[in-house]
Amino acid sequence: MATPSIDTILLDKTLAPELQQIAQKVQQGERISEAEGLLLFEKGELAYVGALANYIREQKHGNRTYFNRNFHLEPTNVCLYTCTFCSYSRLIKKRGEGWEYTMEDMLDIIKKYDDEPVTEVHIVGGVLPQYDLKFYTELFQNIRAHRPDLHIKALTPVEYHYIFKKGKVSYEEGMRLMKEAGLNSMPGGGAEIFHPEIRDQIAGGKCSGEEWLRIHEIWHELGMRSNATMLYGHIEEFKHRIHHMEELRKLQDKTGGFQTFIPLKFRNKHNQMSHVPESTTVEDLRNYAISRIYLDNFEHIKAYWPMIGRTTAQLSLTFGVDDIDGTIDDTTKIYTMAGSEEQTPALSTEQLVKLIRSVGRQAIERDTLYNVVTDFEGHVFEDDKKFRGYTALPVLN
Ligand code: V47
Ligand code: SF4
Repeated sequence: MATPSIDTILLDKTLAPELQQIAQKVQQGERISEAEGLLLFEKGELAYVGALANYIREQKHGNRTYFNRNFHLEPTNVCLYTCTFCSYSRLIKKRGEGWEYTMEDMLDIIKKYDDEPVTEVHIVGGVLPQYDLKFYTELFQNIRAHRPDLHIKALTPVEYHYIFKKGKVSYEEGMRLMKEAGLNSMPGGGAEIFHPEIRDQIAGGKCSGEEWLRIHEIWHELGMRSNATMLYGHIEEFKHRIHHMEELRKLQDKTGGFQTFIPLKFRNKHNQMSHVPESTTVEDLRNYAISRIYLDNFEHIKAYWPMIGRTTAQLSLTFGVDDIDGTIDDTTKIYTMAGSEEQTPALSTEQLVKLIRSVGRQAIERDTLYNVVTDFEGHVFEDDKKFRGYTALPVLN
């Protein structure tokens, strides 16, 4: 699906004047206000927001579409928190049905990837008392010692808030210890919806929106990078999405430490919110587009294909998205449990490159920090040398 050009939008005499004005702002690279963001959600039709978002996306990245080769490590699928949207929380009452990996189990999983050209391990899962400050510092140290080139992207403020409180250390001290142990970056999870009106209903008990933001701020102050997410399409209203993105935009102005924003579509299977209908594909695409327009200080907008499916991921590339996650080989359990139809394991690198190219975009493999690894068109990048197994990259046709 092609989006109209921004010029078509600017010439459209039938468009409401306030939407015309937003289009002009976007063309001139100006920031839109909270009220304008809300107006986009309320009145912006798909083709209109798509045109604006695609304009920004192509100004920033041209046709380039990024992905990285990572794998997920989930210490446990049991969690003592009871987020109503999450399929992990329901297992706490029947704990025996879930898994709880030991240190040895986790390192065995890491070792399985020894001969794979992956650049990142993404560690995310439930919160349980045995996974404490000591456990995670040792885990990071062990991974670092075993495979120094593997980027460790791990845990969210939900875990950090819990383990620091339990370990009686401040956020500042805790994050410093994590950096020392080998943590490289933080994924964007646990953000859900920051506004307490919604957060208290769906994610009560775990770290607040302010605490989530504060932990990222401290991490950025240490010179480190992280991602941000937003879980949308459940009981929140448009104003809560704008509030969420506004908080992120403000923090990004302050620190510049966020790399990418990942809207996460709420999936309604096997959780306490199964009665809440899921958002439509049109709403998913509108949400990507408005995120791209609103978050002018975020370099990247990422689509998480295991959750939205491959076709919507392809479509999203003309609605503001410039990054696809990823060549994951076990289609993370959190989403298969929550109802994603993407049950098939893995997209091979070749399949992902083809998926991107088939909608006219250029596939670029990156590392976690967006250094280019290869474009699969025969170009060899200086940074390749840092990665094992990347010197003789295939040209994909
Ligand atoms: O925080 C849980 C979400 C997140 C459901 O930073 C659900 O690169 C939808 O944050 N429907 C964890 N979403 C995953 C995450 C992530 C994923 C990919 C890349 C990155 C990154 C981060 O999953 C949780 C929560 O918001 N989640 N249950 C559900 N039923
Ligand atoms: Fe636990 Fe995270 Fe699921 Fe909440 S979303 S129940 S904190 S795993």
